[in-house]
Amino acid sequence: MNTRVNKHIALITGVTGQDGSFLSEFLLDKGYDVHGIIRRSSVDFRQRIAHLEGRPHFHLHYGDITDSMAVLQIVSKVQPTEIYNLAAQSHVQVSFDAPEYTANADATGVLRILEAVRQCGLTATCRIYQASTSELYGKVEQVPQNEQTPFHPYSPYAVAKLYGYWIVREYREAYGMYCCSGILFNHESERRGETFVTRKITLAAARIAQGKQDCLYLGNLSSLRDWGYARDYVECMWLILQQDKADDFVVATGEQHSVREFCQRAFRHAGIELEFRGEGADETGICIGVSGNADPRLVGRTLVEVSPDFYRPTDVVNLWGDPTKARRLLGWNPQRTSFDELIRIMVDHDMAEVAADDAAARVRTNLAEYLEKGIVK
Ligand code: NAP
Ligand code: F7E
Repeated sequence: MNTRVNKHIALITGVTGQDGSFLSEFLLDKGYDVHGIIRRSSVDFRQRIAHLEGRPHFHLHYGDITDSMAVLQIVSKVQPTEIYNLAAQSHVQVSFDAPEYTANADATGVLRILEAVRQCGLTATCRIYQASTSELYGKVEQVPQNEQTPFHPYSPYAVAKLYGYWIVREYREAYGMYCCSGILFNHESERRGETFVTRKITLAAARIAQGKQDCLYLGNLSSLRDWGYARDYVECMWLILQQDKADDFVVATGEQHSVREFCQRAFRHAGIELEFRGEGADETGICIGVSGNADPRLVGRTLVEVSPDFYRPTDVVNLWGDPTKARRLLGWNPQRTSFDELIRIMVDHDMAEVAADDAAARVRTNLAEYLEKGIVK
């Protein structure tokens, strides 16, 4: 029997990631003590949480989800009341290149968290959220997908996450632990990793509009996704852990769009009208008009091309979530941020970031010049 305690101590694995950073902000605003696990790295990788460091209720611990001893030690020290297991090798295409590591982090990593909670004697007081995924539906057997839809994982990433999903259910049933999976469909943001398709597109649209990139190379343009805003989705992670009974939920918007459509709308927001011509690997996106500050010389140029480098050995092409259960039982609003608003947020951010990079480069150039002239010492 899991009982609620008055303390609110959250432990977040994957705190440096897109979701970890938004969730940290959300929980700090709710008055939680937030502890995050970070990996040691020789370069600075904490930009998403840099603004939180130094806040009195925000604490970081070095560890790795593939290291049982580190996980056990941190859980024992923090004594969390809620754990959000977000750490994962989260890139589907990369999982084909690093399947064993992906299994270690994304499958066995989940087991390490569950066991740490059990071995620290926290099963009655600690609730666990597992970052599960729509990739479990993979080679889909039903659209839209809900909590009853059969799974058919279609990548090493999805197979590893399927183990995570089932081990959570097993610990719930075997030991009565309060552990849940949020089956989240794709969620994006201005903090999304730059190699995921949406961010790759919004950054390229900004760079092309500002004359800093010639062409964007993409893989399967016809792939369909249910894309939401990450900031909205972390609220749902928290709601999942506030219920009387542990359960699993699909988290999605209930709307579906293609990669091609995302691309067209993102470029339009950056002032570039694209028309797609051709099919398969020969399809191209051509500029047929510009607005705002976009360069009129772009008109007539091919700005998007298909590169088979971005094809996957098996690709998931038809994801579309049914968030009815989350809306009904959690009172969560799947449509808070619309598809157009999501694109606007991402493109506006990247337009500013690309322009600021330019400003930063100018400052560096000026600095070099000033140093040369002896203006600054
Ligand atoms: P993300 O930006 O790629 O962040 C992944 C996080 O996991 C990073 O903080 C990363 O740390 C950490 N990590 C990776 N390997 C680790 C290891 N061995 N030990 C400790 N930490 C490790 O991913 P996200 O988009 O925020 O997604 C969060 C979780 O939700 C992931 O589990 C993902 O699989 C799942 N998910 C995401 C989506 C989505 O659309 N975003 C949808 C469904 C499920 P570093 O910064 O050190 O690399
Ligand atoms: O690909 C196609 C690609 O890499 C989306 C992760 O957060 O969401 C994410 O996984 C689609 C695929 O995300 C490019 O083939 C076309 O069909 O942005 P993505 P994903 O694979 O859906 C799920 C829910 C997770 O759980 C994962 O952690 O877009 N696509 N051209 C491309 N994809 C990429 N990355 N790059 C391209 O150039």
